[in-house]
Amino acid sequence: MKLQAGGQDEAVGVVALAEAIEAALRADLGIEPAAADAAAWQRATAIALRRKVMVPWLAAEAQALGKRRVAYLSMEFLVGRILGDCALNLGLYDTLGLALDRLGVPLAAVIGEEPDPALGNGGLGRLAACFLDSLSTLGVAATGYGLRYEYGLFRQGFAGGQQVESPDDWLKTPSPWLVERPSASYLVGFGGHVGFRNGAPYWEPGEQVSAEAHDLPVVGYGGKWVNPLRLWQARAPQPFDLPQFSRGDHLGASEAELNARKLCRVLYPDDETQAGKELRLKQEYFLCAAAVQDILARHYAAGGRLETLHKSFAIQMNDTHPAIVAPELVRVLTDGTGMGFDQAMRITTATLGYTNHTLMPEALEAWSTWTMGTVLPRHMQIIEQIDSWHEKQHPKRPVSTKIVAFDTVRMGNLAFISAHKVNGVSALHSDLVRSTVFADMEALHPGRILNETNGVTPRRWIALANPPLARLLTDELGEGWQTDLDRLSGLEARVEDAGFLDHLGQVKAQAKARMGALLAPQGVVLNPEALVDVQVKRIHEYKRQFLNLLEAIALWQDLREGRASGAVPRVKIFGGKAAPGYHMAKSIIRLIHDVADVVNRDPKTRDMLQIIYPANYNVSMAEVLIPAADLSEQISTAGTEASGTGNMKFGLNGALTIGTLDGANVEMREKVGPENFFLFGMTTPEARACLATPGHARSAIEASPRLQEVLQLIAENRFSPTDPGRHSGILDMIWNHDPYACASDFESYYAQQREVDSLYAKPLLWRKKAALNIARLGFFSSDRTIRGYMEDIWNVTPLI
Ligand code: 26V
Repeated sequence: MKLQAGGQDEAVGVVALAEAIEAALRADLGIEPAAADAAAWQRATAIALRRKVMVPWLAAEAQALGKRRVAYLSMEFLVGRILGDCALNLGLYDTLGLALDRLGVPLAAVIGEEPDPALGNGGLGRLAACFLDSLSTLGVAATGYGLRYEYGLFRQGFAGGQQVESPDDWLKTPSPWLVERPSASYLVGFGGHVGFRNGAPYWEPGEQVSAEAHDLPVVGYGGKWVNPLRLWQARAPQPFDLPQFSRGDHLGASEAELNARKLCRVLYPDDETQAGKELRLKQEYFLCAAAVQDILARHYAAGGRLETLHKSFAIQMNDTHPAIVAPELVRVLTDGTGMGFDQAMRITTATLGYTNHTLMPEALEAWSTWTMGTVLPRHMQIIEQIDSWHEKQHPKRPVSTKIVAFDTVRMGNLAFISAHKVNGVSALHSDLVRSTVFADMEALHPGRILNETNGVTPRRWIALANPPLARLLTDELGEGWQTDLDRLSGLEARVEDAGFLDHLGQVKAQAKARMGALLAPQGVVLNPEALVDVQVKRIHEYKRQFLNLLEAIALWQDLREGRASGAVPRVKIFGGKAAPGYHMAKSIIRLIHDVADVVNRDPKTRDMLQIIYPANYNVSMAEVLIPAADLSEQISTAGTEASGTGNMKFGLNGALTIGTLDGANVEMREKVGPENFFLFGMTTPEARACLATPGHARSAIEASPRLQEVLQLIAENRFSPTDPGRHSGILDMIWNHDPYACASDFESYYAQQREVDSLYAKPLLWRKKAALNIARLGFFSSDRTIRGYMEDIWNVTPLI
């Protein structure tokens, strides 16, 4: 499997790399090749590749010295496995495969041994990872700042169809990709009180924790540039109290260390619900305080002064999670320095940018003034000061724009006021940011809100995830599409060519076979002819996995009753995790399993409809499922999904989308053309009006005999015969609340799914539309997104 053109020195390169891997195995790990298992080979390979990364990394560091730099602050970086990606970007993917062949170990087995670093919940964290890939590929000096969680997002299992969570122990064997940087270590304070020194406030923290840097190298495509993803680990400044230990208090002697370790123990698994937990605030501050000290150290090392910080750094806040960086910057700029508050605010706002990723009210972060005042007393004062400063400039500002109100600190307003630019992540979302959550802010600060439509990296999501497609693209377009995705438009000229379409069909068949191999251990046997219909993402009511399932039940019923004359064989695949405390999401998971159990065993319909829900959806699973999909489900209630990025990955891999006018679907549909997109459902204003109408769901159900029939099957316990009433909570939800309008969009969704069936029955036409999707989606490369941030927000230029 060839991913890049081989050079003349390929044979030499293969031997050298094989020797380097073997040397790492012996010299670094102390293992003889004969005794090495796949895990050992994986680590040896990673060590050998890491050596190769160090050369361009050091060169990039040297070149970036004193140059304007981006600091991307994020509580989540969902990077996925590193080994294959690193080899690809170094231009060594094929060489590595051959080198491992020589050593008698299959590349796939080595890649499969690496734990998938799951340092993120979903879209927001994965976007951050795509951005780092693009920053390095473009040669922009940048650092990603995050936390080195000991446990990433929980591992998902199913027991009796119910989600069970277990810890994700990704560091059980230390990752060869994490490079410790003992020289980058800073103290971070918490609690205590604010005193006065020479008449100026001064923070006396009650507790201090040491932040220690571990760097993950992010290699750009072509291996010309490397940036660090700097992950902070919390340690006690004194790991051990020796006198206490000697007195016999063995546990107490390491209490400080245990306390510090708590900070980075685990990633909070609740995306989209803000619980106001003190530990979460401490994590956020820990990230920001360490990052600010690191940024200043770099700034000083290049001869900078406090007054010029905004000239050498652009700091981006990935959602409000790192918004505490604003008062932290003001604090370090003013406390004990002689700088005035107004100047500090000018520097702070000039430095900061804020990206909003959600409109869901329950996700907007807010802390009680009590929690903020206890954990960060000095920051609470500065937040009040920022609020008064803003009020002084806008004396008539509405209450909605206050940072502190009703004894809470609203982090959205803090981020907005402290940033010079605020951006949404798709055209529709940015409009909604302007007209809803931040409408009053927009009136006070016209022009501050702008749009940067999301994108995804074609390196991981095409070249790495879909090698057969990558080869086809290179055959058709030549090299270069990997870093200039607009070149995909060159495929337009080929969409009438039967040979090309046939080739594209083979690419899809190969991806389906890879997916089949992934699912086979679970006893799944796939019909290779079937339409593969995939919905993978976090389980959330607004994303409407339930709507998808209702349609599956309706289709099953049609098949049983002989009413489905136009149906084609279909495999419906669901994947995704529910937040552990999100009961309705967990009920939906259970219902999907219950329905799958009945449907998959029905001899009458088995060949026509299969429902599959593999456990523990993560980046690595996405790399297998997405290329195999014929149909991408992007069916959120209009006005709720900020952008979506899975939608782009599917389209670029030749899936057609069935979707609402939501998030980036809107722009995708504009690019591919309405005739190449299965649109259904209400628009944002229609959905809002519907939801505001009392009894909207009941009237929609009463108007749809088909939906009534489906709900009746659930109510009759057809999917829970041994446990009557199991799904009554879901039934109550849809009849009486239906907060995301599944009922009102059901008929339109069902009708579009029948259009999907009839198009799939015409393979040539289907493939042509799939090809057009690929050809017209080049815009959704994260390289384009990052160029937008560079020009509109960061004012930085590439260094290569
Ligand atoms: C929110 C919260 C709320 C507080 C508790 C912890 C926590 C952790 C994560 C989140 C993330 C919610 C925001 C999010 O993931 N948004 C997604 O961002 C994607 C990238 O812009 C976008 O494509 C998705 O549409 C959007 O849902």
